[in-house]
Amino acid sequence: MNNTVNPGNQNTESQQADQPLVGVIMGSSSDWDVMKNATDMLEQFGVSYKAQVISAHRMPQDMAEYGAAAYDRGLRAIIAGAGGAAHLPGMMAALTEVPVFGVPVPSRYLRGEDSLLSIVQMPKGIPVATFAIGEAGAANAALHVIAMLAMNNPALREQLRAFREKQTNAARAMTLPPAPQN
Ligand code: RP5
Repeated sequence: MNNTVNPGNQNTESQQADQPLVGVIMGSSSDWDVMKNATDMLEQFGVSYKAQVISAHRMPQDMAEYGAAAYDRGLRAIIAGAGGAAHLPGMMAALTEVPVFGVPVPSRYLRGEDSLLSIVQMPKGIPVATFAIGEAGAANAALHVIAMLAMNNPALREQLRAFREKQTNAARAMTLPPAPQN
């Protein structure tokens, strides 16, 4: 899960294969099916990332170490997915100045509404940018990170523009079934 492709970012440090720009973390391997939508998008844009399981409640020490080292390791964004009482994104945001983008993972009993509220309702002072529950949220978190990185990277901005244009053209080409005859 360590992607080493780089988008030609101006930050030369982060062009090194062992220094991905984006950390993608999640509370459990059971989150992977959803979080893969974020890494797929980063891969599509050639943005380097490393994905791994860091559980806030099962690996609190690892989480603290990850946060403390994040900036110096070259991370410039962290996408954090979690489900249920989803404290990983907020805790990670408290441990580093690297911006955290939270993805609420659908939970078994409350369908991710618990995850959403746990992530979005951060008290004032430590923000977590929070996205939609599930696959769309994971993909959009990556797109948002890409947009942020693109502000200092014209080639990446051009890729983002082309991505949106393709999406617009696809929507324009959509057709609906013919209306039923009376
Ligand atoms: C959270 O607990 C994880 O983010 C996951 O969404 C949820 C359930 O984890 P598992 O019991 O499936 O490992 O920490």
